[in-house]
Amino acid sequence: MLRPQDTLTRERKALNGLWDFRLDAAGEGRRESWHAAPLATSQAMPVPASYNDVLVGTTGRDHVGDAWYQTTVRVPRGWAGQRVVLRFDSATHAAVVWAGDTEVVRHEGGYTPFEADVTSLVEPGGELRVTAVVNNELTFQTIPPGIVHDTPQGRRQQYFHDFFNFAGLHRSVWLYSTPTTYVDDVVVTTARRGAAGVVAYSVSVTGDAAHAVRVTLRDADGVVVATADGAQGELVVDDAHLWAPGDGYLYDADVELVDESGSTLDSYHQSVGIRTVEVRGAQFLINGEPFYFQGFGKHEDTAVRGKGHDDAYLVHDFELLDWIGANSFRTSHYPYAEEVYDYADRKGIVVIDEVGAVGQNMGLAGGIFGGENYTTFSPTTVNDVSQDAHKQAIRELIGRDKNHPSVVLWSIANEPESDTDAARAYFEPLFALTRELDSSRPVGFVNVMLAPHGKCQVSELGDVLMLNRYYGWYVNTGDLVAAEDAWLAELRQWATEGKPIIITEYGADTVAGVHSLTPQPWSEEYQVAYLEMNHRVFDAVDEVVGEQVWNFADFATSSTSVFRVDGNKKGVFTRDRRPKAAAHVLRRRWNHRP
Ligand code: BDP
Repeated sequence: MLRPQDTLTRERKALNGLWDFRLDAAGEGRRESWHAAPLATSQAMPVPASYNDVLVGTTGRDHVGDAWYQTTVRVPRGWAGQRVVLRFDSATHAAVVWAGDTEVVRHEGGYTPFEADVTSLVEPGGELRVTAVVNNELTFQTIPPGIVHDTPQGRRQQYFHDFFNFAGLHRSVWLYSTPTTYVDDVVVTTARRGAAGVVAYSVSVTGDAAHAVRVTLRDADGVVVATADGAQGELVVDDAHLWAPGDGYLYDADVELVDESGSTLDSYHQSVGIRTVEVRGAQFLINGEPFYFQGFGKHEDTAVRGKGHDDAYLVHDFELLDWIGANSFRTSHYPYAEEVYDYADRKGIVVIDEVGAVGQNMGLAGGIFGGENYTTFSPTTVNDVSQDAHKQAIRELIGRDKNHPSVVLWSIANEPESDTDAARAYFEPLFALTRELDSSRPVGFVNVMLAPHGKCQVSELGDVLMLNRYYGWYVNTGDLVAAEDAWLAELRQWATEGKPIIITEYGADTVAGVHSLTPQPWSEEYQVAYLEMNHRVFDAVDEVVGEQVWNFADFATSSTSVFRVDGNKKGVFTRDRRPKAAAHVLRRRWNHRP
């Protein structure tokens, strides 16, 4: 799905700011059609933001069910005769949207965009009331999964992932215009032919007007370097400036629909980074060169705004990545805001792009999170309906992010159960679907410690191995000597697979300011010693092609377990982005790797 743009033929209007807001735990709003009138509330809610920590008290923080958002927008007078679209960059986790009194779109999945054509419902120059009811309930059939319990004290949401279930309108909402015959989608893939860069493109168009497709590719200085005609074609750039890690060089493809007289019906700009990605043996190659991932698993998580996108944190976090010498991150554990990928493209930061499938593992859920034991894959837990939702999440992720040069690898799940026949049967079609949708990038999933080498039945389906391991933290706690031996032994087994291994998580909870001369768990010294131990292990195994520390920054988690104190503290930076001692250690290592 294309992002809204301002071009010669298109305009957009952000509906960000304060919306009217009302929590609706009892689910009255749908029965009483709250969308049909101004919301009976005096509560304001910023968009984008999670509502949970904006409000004070448990009513907002622990809310389970519907939350209503409403605003009014004036449709620009100049949009007469244009197609008008209402787009939500995300609504976590599910939403129904009305334009005036008319329901226009429903969407499930909290981290990908959706939109509705509202042309027939608006008057250019007139006002439009926009209402969205956003629901945060997770079940075994949603991605990610959860269970809503009815208790004497009210409804309670249980979930199996280690980050707070923030909800609301986390990203921008847009009203935008396009011509009635318009560019509906653009797909670009890139290759190299000698020194030339080859951009293969495909444009889909909707609408009745007779048109031709013309694509003009300009370099970063605005100089035309290639042109092509037709809905599909190739743009060849002599002596191409490649997109590469640390060098986010972008070309701009102006995709135009032109009528018989040669005037422009529609124009859409697609930025293009020319680069190749390939797995060869145990190497991960970008532009034919071995690439070593160094960076983090991140979260969209800040104080007050929760998972609300914030451009200040976007730029600041990338400044910190640059300062510390990171070249990559994983969008653990869901697709991030599109602004993040655009910026990664510009900055030459490499992204492992993850679907929102986290927590499909009742072994971990029972063991670590406690409580009743469930079977992960069964007709009443993660089942065919869940798999359909997972497939849809993959489709929407790739549909949204396929053109980003920064995205070099799809991750289709984090730490699912993967040591059973049921897991294998569940994941095989998902790997097949991902490859069918995008044959230009490798695909993998993130393996959990409970499914070590020899037991995991899913890893062989991937092009790379992604491992999360906590030797010295969850196992061999406090004993880094034993941890080092055990970790190296396991890693050597994985290396026999002959595939590139990316360590997608390793980390130790650390309370900033806690110190101990003899490194003890939770102290800054222990985090340093823990990382140094891990680095010795990685450096001893050639097949390791990446290290991403868990986590970039401390982040909020559910408060229903005793093993988190004010959230997960494995950050190398605190939640407000101050460095722990480990940050300086990583900075030295990452700035000096060959
Ligand atoms: C892994 C998960 C991650 C957790 C981390 C931890 O992938 O989401 O936050 O462990 O326990 O199991 O810190």
